[in-house]
Amino acid sequence: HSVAILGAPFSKGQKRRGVEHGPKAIRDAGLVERLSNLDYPVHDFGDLKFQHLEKDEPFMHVPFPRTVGRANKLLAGAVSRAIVAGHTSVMLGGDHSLAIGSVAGHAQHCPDLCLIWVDAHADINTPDTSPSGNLHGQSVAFMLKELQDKMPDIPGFSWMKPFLSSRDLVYIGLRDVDPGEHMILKNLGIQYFSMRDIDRMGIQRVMEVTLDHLLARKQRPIHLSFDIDAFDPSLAPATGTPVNGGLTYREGIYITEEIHNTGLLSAMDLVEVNPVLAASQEAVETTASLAVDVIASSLGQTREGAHGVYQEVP
Ligand code: DIR
Ligand code: MN
Ligand code: MN
Ligand code: MN
Repeated sequence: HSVAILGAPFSKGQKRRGVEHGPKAIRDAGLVERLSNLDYPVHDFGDLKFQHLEKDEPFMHVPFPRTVGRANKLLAGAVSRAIVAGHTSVMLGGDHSLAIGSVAGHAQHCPDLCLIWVDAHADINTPDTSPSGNLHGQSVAFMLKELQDKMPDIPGFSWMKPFLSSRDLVYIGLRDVDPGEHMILKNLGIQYFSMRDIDRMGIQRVMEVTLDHLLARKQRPIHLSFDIDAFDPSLAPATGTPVNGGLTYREGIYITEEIHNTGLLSAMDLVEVNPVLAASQEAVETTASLAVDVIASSLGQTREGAHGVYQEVP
C-alpha cells in the first residue's frame, strides 16, 4: 500500500489569513522523511492550485461560497484519483471546509466509508444555525443525508450531493459546540465523545466504542478528519480557533494508533495548522511537528517500536 500526499493551501472557509501556509509548515517539519521510515512508498503530489474568483458575493452571511465550493470540487477529484490509484490519501490543509471535498472524493469510490472527526468543534452548522457564517464550521452538514432539507442551495456546491448517514460518523474531542449544532447532534443521535466523555471513560474505552459503533456490523474504509485544534492549545498553539482543555499528546496518538491498527484507514485530513497565528517560530514548529506525529502514527508509526518481518534477531 502506498501513500499520496495532497497539499491544499486554502483558507476561504474562515476569515483569518495564514492557514493556507499549513501544507508548507507540515512538510517543513519533516513529513515525507518521517513517512519514509514506514514500509511503503510515499508520493508527494505537491499542492493543488486553487482558483481565485474576482466576484464571490456572500450567500446569506456565508462568505466566499463559490470559492469554497470550487476548491472542494477540485480537491474531491484529486482525492478520488488518489484512491482509485490505490493510495491512502493524506490531505494537508488548509481550513476544515476542505473536508467536504476530501470526504466526498473518497466516497466516490468508497461509498460505504465511515468518518471519524477529531476536533474541538462539531463543524455541523447549517447556514441557518451558524453564528459566524464560516464554511469550515459547516463541513459535516454538507455531507449528511439527514440534513439535506436543512441545507439551502449554496452557490458553488451544485456538483455534490449528501452521501453520508449520521450513524456512520463519530466525533472525538468536542468542547465548543454551538447551540444549533448540539440540537443537530441530539436530534440525529450522532455518536460523539466530548472532552468530558474522555475524562469520564478514558481514551481507551472511547476508541473501543468508536470502532465498535462504526465497524461491528461490517468492516469498511475509514476516513479520519483530524483538526489540529482537537489538541490542547499548549500543544497546538498555531491554529485559528484554539479552545482550552483539549487532547493530550498521548490521547491524540492513542486515537491514531487504534485507527491504524484496524487496517482500514483509507484517507485522512490534517487541517487548521496556521503558522501565521503563532506567537513564535517555536510555536509553529511545535504545532507542525505534532501534525507530522499524528499523520505518521495514523500510517503505522508505533510508540513501542517495530522490527521488519524479514529482519533477523541480532
Ligand atoms: C464555530 C467555530 N462553531 C463556527 N468552528 C470552528 O464558526 O461554526 N471550527 N472553529 O473548526
Ligand atoms: Mn474543524
Ligand atoms: Mn476545530
Ligand atoms: Mn501496520
